[in-house]
Amino acid sequence: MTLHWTPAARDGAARAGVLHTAHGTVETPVFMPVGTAGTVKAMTADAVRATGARMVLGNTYHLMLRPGAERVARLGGLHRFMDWHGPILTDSGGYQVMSLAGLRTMDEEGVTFRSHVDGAKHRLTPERSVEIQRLLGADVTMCFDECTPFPATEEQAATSMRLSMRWAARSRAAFQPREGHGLFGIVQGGVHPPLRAESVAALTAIGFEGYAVGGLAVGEGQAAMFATLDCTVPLMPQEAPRYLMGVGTPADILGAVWRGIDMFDCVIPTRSGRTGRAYTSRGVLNLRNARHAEDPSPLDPACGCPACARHSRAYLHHLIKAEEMLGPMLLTWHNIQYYQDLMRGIRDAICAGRLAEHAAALEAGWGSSPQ
Ligand code: PRF
Ligand code: ZN
Repeated sequence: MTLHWTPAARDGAARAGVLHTAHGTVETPVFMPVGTAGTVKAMTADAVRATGARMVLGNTYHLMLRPGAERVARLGGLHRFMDWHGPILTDSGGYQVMSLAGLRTMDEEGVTFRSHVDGAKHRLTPERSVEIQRLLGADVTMCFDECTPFPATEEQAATSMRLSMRWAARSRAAFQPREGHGLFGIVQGGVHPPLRAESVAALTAIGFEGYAVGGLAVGEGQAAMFATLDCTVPLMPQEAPRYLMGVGTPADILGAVWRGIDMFDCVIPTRSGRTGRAYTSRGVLNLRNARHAEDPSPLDPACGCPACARHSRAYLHHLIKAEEMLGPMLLTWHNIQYYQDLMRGIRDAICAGRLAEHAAALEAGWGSSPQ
């Protein structure tokens, strides 16, 4: 194997460990900020690193359309292009095609779709997706899959999952092993326990450097997501990293770590930063709200980010109301900082064998009000 994950501590089903990649090591559980189009929106790469983030996500779909994978490769790869010299995981494109592209047709071979940028026709197959991720220079490449929509009948979910498993075998065959680089399989199967079990068995028979759980956080709700993790994660290989794709809120992440997940990505901290929402140890704050207009106190006194260390809630409220660019920049920085501090606290608690106490304290803080 070419990409390693070494366990460091366990607390119940929760694990702390280290992922070793070509661009450095990453402590898990880890949250990867989303850098969809070659940028974590509103942040410089230095700022992302200053929050403690060590690994970011990039997207096959966006980068193949603009500026193009071959162009990024000619310019020295995605790490150099975006000035991010830590590990990069790239998503494979299937999920984004389904949520963003126009007019799609899917067959056994792959997906044909129209670009949401200029309407041009494009095609993605497992082989082309893996090639694009190699051209980008991904440390972690994701298999090309179909994220089964929710709701789906068990029959629809089975047909979709089995297609993803055939695509996983083709992704594996197309992937060229390199030291410090790995390919992750993606478990599908909707909220149906027998399908999840079948999917894990299919992927482990192929063999991957890591295993992702896909097809969740698509509208099923937190209880169904946790129930699906409860029947899926115990079947996944102990010795490989486990990644829950596109999740989530701080409470979602905490519950998933509790169930044995090691890696996360989500647009929540970046997207909500741009709409004036701040995640804090005392829950979510909307900085657009008039109650912050003359509040000289910091957003979160427990946070060391520039938004909290140097500015008042009143100033952040003003920036957001006036639609100044600095508003989204500061709130994105804060939210990424909050997520990184959250993960650091969770890792420390696992290593100290006190995750249950730590989780109770976090949940009490999120539930506390008023701010
Ligand atoms: N598959 C892929 N990317 C994803 C997902 C998936 O199922 C999800 C599910 N929420 C987010 N991103 N390839
Ligand atoms: Zn802050």
